[in-house]
Amino acid sequence: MLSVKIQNALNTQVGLEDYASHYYLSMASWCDKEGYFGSAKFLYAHSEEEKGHMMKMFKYVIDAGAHALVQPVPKVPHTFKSLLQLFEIVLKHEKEVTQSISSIVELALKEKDFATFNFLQWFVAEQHEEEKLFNTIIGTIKMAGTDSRGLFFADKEIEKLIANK
Ligand code: OFO
Repeated sequence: MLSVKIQNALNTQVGLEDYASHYYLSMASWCDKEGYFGSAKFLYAHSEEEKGHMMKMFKYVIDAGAHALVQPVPKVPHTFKSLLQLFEIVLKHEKEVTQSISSIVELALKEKDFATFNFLQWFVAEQHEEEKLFNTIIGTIKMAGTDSRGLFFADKEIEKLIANK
């Protein structure tokens, strides 16, 4: 049985994962419009992944006999200054998600809810991988520079990363 505090924290996290899925979908659409087709593919896949994270948490709440709540999703931005700025936003967002997961892990320990603590370890590892991945992407874009040839190269490299996900 989940405590009310844990239940609320997990339901809030459900909303964050859903928001991430919407945000990355919007980013994918911008990339498609700007001709960054590799990044668009990557972000469509990533948006689906975030939906998977949301459902994983949603199901956990249900399986624990609690009430999983669909959260309202705030409006997401539709335009971005550049490919670099877009992925910097992704990294910043993922760092916030990491903070949020860490605070639920802390709460689970405080409440001696070891099942939730154990469940959240998957998310802890996932956030570690995601931060690493987005740092790599940002590094690639910076190295490629701002001319169209460099950006074309970076976009192709980002597309290749879908296979490693
Ligand atoms: Fe971006 O990862 Fe979900 O949790």
